Amino acid sequence: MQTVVLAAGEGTRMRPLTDRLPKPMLPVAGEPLVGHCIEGAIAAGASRVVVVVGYEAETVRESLSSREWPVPVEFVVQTEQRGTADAVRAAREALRDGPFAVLNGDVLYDDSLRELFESGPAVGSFRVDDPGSYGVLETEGDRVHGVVEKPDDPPSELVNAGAYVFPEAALPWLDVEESDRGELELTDVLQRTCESFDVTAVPFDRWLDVGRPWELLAANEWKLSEADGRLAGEVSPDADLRGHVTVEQGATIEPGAVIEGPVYVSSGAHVGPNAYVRGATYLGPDAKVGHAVEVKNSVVMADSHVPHLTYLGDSVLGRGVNLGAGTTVANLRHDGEPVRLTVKGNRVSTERRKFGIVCGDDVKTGINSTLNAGVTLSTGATVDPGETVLRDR
Ligand code: TTP
Repeated sequence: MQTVVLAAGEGTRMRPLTDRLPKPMLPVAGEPLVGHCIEGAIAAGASRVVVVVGYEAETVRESLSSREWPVPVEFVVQTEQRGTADAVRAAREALRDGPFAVLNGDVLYDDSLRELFESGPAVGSFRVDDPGSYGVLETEGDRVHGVVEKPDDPPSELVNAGAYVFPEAALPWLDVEESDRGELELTDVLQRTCESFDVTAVPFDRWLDVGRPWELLAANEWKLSEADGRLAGEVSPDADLRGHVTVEQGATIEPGAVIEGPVYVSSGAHVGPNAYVRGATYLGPDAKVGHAVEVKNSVVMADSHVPHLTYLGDSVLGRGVNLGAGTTVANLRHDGEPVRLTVKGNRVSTERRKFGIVCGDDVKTGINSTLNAGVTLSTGATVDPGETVLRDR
């Protein structure tokens, strides 16, 4: 099955993490987010993959083309991010005869993708309790009649999982009109396909749309336990590694470190002495977790340092962050309500009782600073020594 992977979006809901790094390149258990999508597609039977790049296109293309893939992986550029139908249209010339699959590149799929690829015109679906904020499928049995965006009265609990198999006949239908929200939408192409073909809803058992910072944590929680578990770095015999821990070659684990998996320690990263790293945590290349630091359920990207006497929980740090000695992160509200975070200017629930902070690249905190649950620090922000930060900056 020829497969188009959409990876041109700007990732505005993921800011500030995407200020300098395109969303498809955000790290998930040692590989870029979009890498998981491509691997999933290949495992499901993709014969070739056409990746649509756009925002920070070169970064995505360089990273993916430096890898050896078992099937051809090609790239096309969507010059302006006008919507998902427009993104597939950018790939139209590269497609050959026959049906084609389309996958949102910022989604984690399970093995059900294979069933989707084998099903002819089809759309992946995922059952949720509260479908009103998604595209919801109108179904009769496993047949799809259409899709409604964010309905007040959802016709089913099955949401559009962003994975499709279209017949070749759908290629001209990619020239859709702008939707009410001003985008060229692939769901309009799906709607048209449902009118002319029998389209099957293929249920996914596990599925994760990675659009907002806490979903990057969830993505790592999922994939960290599937990492290969190699201990290729320098691990002190006096370190205590428990559960599923992966240590890349070039990483160092010092004496007294306790690491409870699932944890991934990338090349050049340094843990300890006497550090406590708990699952699910990803430490990026050249990250540092030093003496008397506890890191729990967090993503610490490349070159970020948490060198002394710090608690960091349920948080996402971009690249080149430095947390000063004694920095403490709160990750729980006293009223037990889910922590809220700012996404595109609105405070929204993370639906997590525990969530800490989000730091853009190059954030620096002073010694003994305190950062409240749900705070976002923008790229390059600084915090004075001893400061308590209750609001985004
Ligand atoms: P979205 O999640 O709708 O958009 P986005 O990734 O840019 O994120 P945000 O809403 O936070 O700005 O996109 C769904 C998928 O489609 C995703 O994999 C990116 C891709 N896409 C394109 O390739 N081109 C586009 O023009 C758009 C809008 C999305």
